[in-house]
Amino acid sequence: KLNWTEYHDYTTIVLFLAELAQNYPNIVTLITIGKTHENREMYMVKISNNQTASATKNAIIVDGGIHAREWISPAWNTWLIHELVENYAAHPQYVDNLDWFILPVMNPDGYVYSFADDRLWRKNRNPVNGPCVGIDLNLEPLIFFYFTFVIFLFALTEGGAAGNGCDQTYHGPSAFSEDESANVRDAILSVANGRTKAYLTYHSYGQYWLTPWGYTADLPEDYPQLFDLAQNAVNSLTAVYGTQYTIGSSTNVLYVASGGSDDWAKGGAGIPYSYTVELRDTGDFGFLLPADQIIPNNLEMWEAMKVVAEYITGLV
Ligand code: 0X9
Ligand code: ZN
Repeated sequence: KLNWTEYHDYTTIVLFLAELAQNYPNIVTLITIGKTHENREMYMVKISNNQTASATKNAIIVDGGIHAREWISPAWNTWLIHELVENYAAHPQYVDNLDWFILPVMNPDGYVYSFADDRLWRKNRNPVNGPCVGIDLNLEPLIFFYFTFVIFLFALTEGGAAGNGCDQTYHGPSAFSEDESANVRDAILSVANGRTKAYLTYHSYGQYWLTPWGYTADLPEDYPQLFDLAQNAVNSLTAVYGTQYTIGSSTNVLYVASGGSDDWAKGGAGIPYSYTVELRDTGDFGFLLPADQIIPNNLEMWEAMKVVAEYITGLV
């Protein structure tokens, strides 16, 4: 049994997921999507009600913990799993009408390292950079923009991501060079292919609700729809405690950073509603968000999540 009054290590999170799958076999399936560089198993939770099965159900993919030090992200992801499953009876529609695929800790090696050795570690733990360790899983391997033009690949390795292996944003040797990002790519392409309407990847900090693209200042064609849904979600979030989120495309409201999973989810995997959400706060504590903010963060984000879930449910 997990609580959200403190941050939990990877072992505790995995135990929680395994117990949930055992206790709720009708709606929870634990999927192993592959191993990390240090040989840890990566877990994706499928939440789905077979009793209400229909081939036309839409799906939503959520992930967290791409960056090791952003602890609020796995804390929110695990709470979301808990709320959908253990509070199913309070709002069955979210599970009955939608399939959820949630990967709460995308970068377990980095997460473990941030608990044991370096609280502010960001990358994975692949020692391919000579004296330095780690590749930024959001700025490199996810440069799977080979979808149209090879020229993109080169353009994309430029903005934001670093070419120096010692840098915290080192983009790595090539797109999908990392076990973790290759596993996520394969999982996203295999689960619910074609019916996945939303991809939400949770980071911290800054309180941003970001749309693609992160590699260019150009906006996606359907930006107005992406913005609208984000606006509705944020309105519901803000109504809880007054917390403000800034909405816009990554490049325009944050900075150019190529190789992001959100860009790939939309441009590469064809998932229309793709967002990066930067959770609390705006810098008072930054990555070291006190644990007493986990529950308020989760309660307000849940209101936003419900708006997205309801909208996604009705999409054809
Ligand atoms: O820079 C990042 O990877 C994300 N911010 S963070 O502070 N959590 O590191 C923002 C990613 C936004 N999306 C893209 N640039 N595609
Ligand atoms: Zn991040």
